[in-house]
Amino acid sequence: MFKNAIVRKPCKALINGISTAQFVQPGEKPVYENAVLQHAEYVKALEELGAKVLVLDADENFPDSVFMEDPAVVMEGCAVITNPAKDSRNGEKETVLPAIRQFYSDDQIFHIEAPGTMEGGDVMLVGKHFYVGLSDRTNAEGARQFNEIVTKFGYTSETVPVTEGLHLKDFAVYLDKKDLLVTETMDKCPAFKDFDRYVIPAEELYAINSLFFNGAVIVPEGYPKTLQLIKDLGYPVKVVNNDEVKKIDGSLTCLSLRF
Ligand code: CIR
Repeated sequence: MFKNAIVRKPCKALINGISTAQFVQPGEKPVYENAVLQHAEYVKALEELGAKVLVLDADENFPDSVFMEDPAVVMEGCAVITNPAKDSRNGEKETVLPAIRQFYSDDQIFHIEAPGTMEGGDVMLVGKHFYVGLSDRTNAEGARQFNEIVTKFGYTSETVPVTEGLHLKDFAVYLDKKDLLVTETMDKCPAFKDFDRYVIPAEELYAINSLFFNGAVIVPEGYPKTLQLIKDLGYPVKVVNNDEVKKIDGSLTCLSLRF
């Protein structure tokens, strides 16, 4: 069970967040006021599922700072501050520290150092094993350093190539039991061969990044096939509208650190 989550409110600079229009038409910009409302809905969903949510103030210096998942990877006994690959996001590794220090002591906090890069969206935990996506944002050196850190805390890790876009968890997401939502490409990934894999149709790509949290699954609004699949797998669901951050490549897991 997750007791805690950390989120950061969206900032007005959100409209300048990095976007490859991975899930929308090019040029669509988030509407700040709607993003604030949708973010509050997300926080409420986590709270209803039993989390104590620390809500950090918006940070106008970092347009993408609402994506709390990326500058840190947290687990029982250890927090890894990552080294975000994009210049406009790299400073988030400093701004996340005060919040992390509220939960972890100095000897539990580690850092990915250059030339290693990493972002939390590439890191997927299954039991005590991490799958680390090698992407434009997370490199082999970052993954190597991460492995060295987490093995000291009883975890293992392996790397997985990310060939379709931004982060690993946009293309493969673990729910519970052995259930993994995947793209057709990730379905063929040898690292995932022992999972019960469910290929999400291309038009519902965005819904792969649904969020298993304390027994239920938070699913983005507007993806009926994926919603039905998750229900059929026996999970209680909560549907939230995440349309604004979707315009800057953001999904549900991106919005929080959970531990
Ligand atoms: C970025 O490109 O960094 C942001 N616009 C989106 C980050 C999404 N984060 C995530 O998937 N963990």
